[in-house]
Amino acid sequence: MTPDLFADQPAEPTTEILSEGALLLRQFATAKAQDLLSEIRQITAAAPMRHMKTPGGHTMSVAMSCCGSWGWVTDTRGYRYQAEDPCSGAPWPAMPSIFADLARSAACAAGYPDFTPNACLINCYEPGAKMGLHQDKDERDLSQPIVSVSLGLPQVFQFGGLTRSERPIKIPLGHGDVVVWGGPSRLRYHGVLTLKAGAHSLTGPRRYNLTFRCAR
Ligand code: MD3
Ligand code: FE
Repeated sequence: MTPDLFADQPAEPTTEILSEGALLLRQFATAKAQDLLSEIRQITAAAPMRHMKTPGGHTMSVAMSCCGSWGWVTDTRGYRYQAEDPCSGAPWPAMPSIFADLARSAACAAGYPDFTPNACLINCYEPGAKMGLHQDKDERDLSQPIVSVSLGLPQVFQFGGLTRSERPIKIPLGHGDVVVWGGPSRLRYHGVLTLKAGAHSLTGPRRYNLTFRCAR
């Protein structure tokens, strides 16, 4: 293979330690991207992307859906995991085996051999959408990591500390990049900056992010 000296993303998978317990696996999911996207299309045909409301009454700019035994939801009553899609009352679509296999192999590569996700949150960002700094702490077992998979347009990720006041570092996440967050990094504050307009050959004007969790 001829390396492209001018590519912004490495052509080959690489591994980078972000902090203790947090590993960035660049390009780890690239070869599987088309299959992952076709599963996202099938899941969102049954459980459509929706803009949920925060307990504070704001509508989130990111659209979300879920698959697996548990889905993450927010409404005026709060944040929680629940087994049914509130839009339909039906169970969330099953987690496709290529999702679970990818999440498990990424967790394994990062040193978490026992990860078995039972929830996958699917975020969809269009230009202008963002996610403010927050902690993921609605999961029962915080000894389990979270695995995140980015697809489509690049978006700048903010990686902070264990307190909101610690200044976050900015890391661009591109198509196929996977991050595993566990151990002492599991409760770090994080978010993503506003998505800039663009066009990706596989996703068009948007970015998807899958987060695999052990919800309960
Ligand atoms: C660091 N999603 O869904 S993924 C989320 O790009 C979420 O859609 C962002 O934050 C997105 O909750 C960021 C990266 C991520 C996910 C979970 C983490 C980073 C994390 C948990 C702990 C520390
Ligand atoms: Fe998060």
